[in-house]
Amino acid sequence: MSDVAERALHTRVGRSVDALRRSLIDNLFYITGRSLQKATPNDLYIALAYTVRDRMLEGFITTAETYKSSSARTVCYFSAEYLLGPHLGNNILNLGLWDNLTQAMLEMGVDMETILQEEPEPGLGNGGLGRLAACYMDSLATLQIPAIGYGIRYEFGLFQQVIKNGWQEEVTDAWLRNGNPWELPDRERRYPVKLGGHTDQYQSENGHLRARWVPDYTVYGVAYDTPILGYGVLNTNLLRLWKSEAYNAFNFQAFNMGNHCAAVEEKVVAENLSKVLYPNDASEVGKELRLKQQYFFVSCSLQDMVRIVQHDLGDPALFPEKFVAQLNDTHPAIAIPELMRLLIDEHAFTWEVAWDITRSSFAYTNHTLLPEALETWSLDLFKRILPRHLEIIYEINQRFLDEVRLRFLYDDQRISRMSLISDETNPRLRMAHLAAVGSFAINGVSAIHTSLLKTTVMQDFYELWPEKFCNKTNGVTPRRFIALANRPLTKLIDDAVGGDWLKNMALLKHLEPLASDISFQSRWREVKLTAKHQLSNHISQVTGITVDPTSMFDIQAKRFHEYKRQHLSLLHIISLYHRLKCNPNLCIAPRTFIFSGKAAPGYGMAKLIIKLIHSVAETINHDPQVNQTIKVVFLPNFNVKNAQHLYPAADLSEQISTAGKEASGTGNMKFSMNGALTIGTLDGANVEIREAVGEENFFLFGLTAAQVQERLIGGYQPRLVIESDTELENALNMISSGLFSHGDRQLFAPLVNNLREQDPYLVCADYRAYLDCQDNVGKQYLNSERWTHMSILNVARIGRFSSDRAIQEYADEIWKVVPVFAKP
Ligand code: 26W
Repeated sequence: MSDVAERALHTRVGRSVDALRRSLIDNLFYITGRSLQKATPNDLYIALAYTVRDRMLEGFITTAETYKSSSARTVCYFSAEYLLGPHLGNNILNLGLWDNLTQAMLEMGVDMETILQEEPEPGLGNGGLGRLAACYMDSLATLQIPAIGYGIRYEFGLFQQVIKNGWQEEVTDAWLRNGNPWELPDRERRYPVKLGGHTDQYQSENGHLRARWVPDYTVYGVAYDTPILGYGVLNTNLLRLWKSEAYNAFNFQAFNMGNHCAAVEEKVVAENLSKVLYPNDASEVGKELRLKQQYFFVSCSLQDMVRIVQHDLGDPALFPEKFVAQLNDTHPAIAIPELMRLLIDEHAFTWEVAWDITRSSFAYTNHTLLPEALETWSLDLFKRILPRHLEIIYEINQRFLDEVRLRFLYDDQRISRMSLISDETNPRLRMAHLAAVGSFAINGVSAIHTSLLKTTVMQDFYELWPEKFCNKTNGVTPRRFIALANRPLTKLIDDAVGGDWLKNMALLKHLEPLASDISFQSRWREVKLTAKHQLSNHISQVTGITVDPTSMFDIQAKRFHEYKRQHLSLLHIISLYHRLKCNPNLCIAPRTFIFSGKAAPGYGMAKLIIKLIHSVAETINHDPQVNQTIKVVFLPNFNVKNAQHLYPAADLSEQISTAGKEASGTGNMKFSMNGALTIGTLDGANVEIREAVGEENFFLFGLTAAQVQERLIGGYQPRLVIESDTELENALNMISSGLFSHGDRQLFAPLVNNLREQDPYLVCADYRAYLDCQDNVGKQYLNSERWTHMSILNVARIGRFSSDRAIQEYADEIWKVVPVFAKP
């Protein structure tokens, strides 16, 4: 038998149906210890996962060797969050094994799609920022760019959301309970991380004064490696997540003295560092453990990188030649003083040389302008945990402010605005300033966001270093969010434009001529209807609510936050309800309103909005006068897996944040890629999506960011708006009357009063424009030919929003990195 033929049959790497089936049986037997007859769905998942993993390792090892022997620069993505979603389906897709594996499993009497649902997803992120990191890892591998993703292996990811009596409750996400076949622990890759204590000075052998950090205690970081496959290439990059461990897992002295708790205390304290992901999205928490988490993963990662530079190039000074590190928001910004510390204290570099290296190595992405989300740390706390870093930061600040003084000739106000440390009674360390000073590039995540960054929170920095600033509009991976989430659409596009578009989304433009083709339109509608049927089944299984798949699916799926204005959509629904009650013969396009998303556990108002959705849903869905026309659904536990059910089924995508507040949004891209039309404000990437798909194919409404500012400065009074709009007044009254809360008038008072009195996100100001726009949406939907035309054009013109485009821009304009091709 030839080598090739033998390989094809090989139980561990063969790709034929026959080899795959043997592999599945083999893994089932030797890994789970079960026969096919006795196997549970989870056993089958494990067998399938190992069968796939076996076929990933050759690429993983070959890639590492190829990168090592090339002199190319490696991108290190520093992110406290990676919202990866299930690996199995994605890896099968990227390996090109879908059809053969489906067949192999079929021959064993197993439905592969059912088994895919068994995987608990690694939800190691809150929302947009964490999911973006996952999309970027996918694109880096697909574009064959040497890259390592560094982060934290949280034992518990983002909480699971359950709904009890309409209220959100949080359940621990024990995603590792059944083991994790996708990670390869590297027990020898462990680094010490110091915490607490004090510093002192000593004289080195050659007479230099040096600083020494005497910590309170030391924990260890152990590497857990997950291979990240590129799509249709051999290149397989590395996601390296750190787990914290104690040096001494058990203290025999304490045990012998009968103190059983003290015997394991060190272990408990150390392991707490990587125990759980903080569930706060866009609000600063200032918790000690969070600071420790950030420092922990950054320190392990930098020690790892310095080791690699030393090993491969012999000199840590060559760090920026070997690596460039992207800071995913300020969460990893302690990397800047940490690299300084490693270079100065542990490798004896001078300040000047160390600063040169550091400043050439980091680039910073800002993901939010919301003041409450900008990280600051109390100096007291910071000093207690990281005393040496504070000294380094003081020195960075002093030298930086000297530069500002020289440039702006003693403009004291500017100096105090720009300082890394605020001059309050309880001074705080401003992490965005630290990130800006220590990086050679600073970017926002959409055109409007970057321009606001330059004119608001980072204006002083922009005036000092305009050349450092650039925009990198976000993108999302079409592999997961089209190919994996929407197989029928993928097939239809394949048939229309050929199979290369998943790697080159510009090719989607060949769909344009088909937008008016009647028979293509009808296939397009069929694909959408199929997805809506599937979602309807899912909804009825999960919530017990029956929905009509032929109604318009109007979906808002994202974290709950007042600036995202889920309650604006609610006011629309309540107004429609009112209209239908007043006029039972009113003829409107039937709609199903679907909400999904989590609220931060401590964010009371967001949780109250979730409760109101459930209350409104209960009333409307049980009212026979209206429930043939409108329905309201809340799909619990929005995560990557559930998201993949939602995007394909959407007719209308709600992107209705207050203009100027949403940095980019990425759900907007995922919906549009699946043929949903967008109703949205001129905010974040909506602006560019609208430009790309054409303004006639996008439902725009609302105040612009500039108008929002004007209204707020001009003393915005929502009361006046409400008084002049009876329909809005009615909607608010319906809530406060207790109509949706069994007569309880207090329940939603905080929400309604806030809208009447403050309305900081201008819900009332945008209400009329939103309702009028929605009326137009409803009318357009009735013309299904025209709607389908718009839907096809959305997909045809959305190519720009692939994360491949975004990563290519980062690679060319910030990182200056080139691909390195791994070959068999
Ligand atoms: C300190 C607490 C905290 C936690 C998370 C503050 C801020 C964050 C993130 C910056 C919030 C976030 O995820 N931002 C989102 O990033 C996405 C990717 O760039 C954007 O698409 C979203 O618009 C932005 O809200």
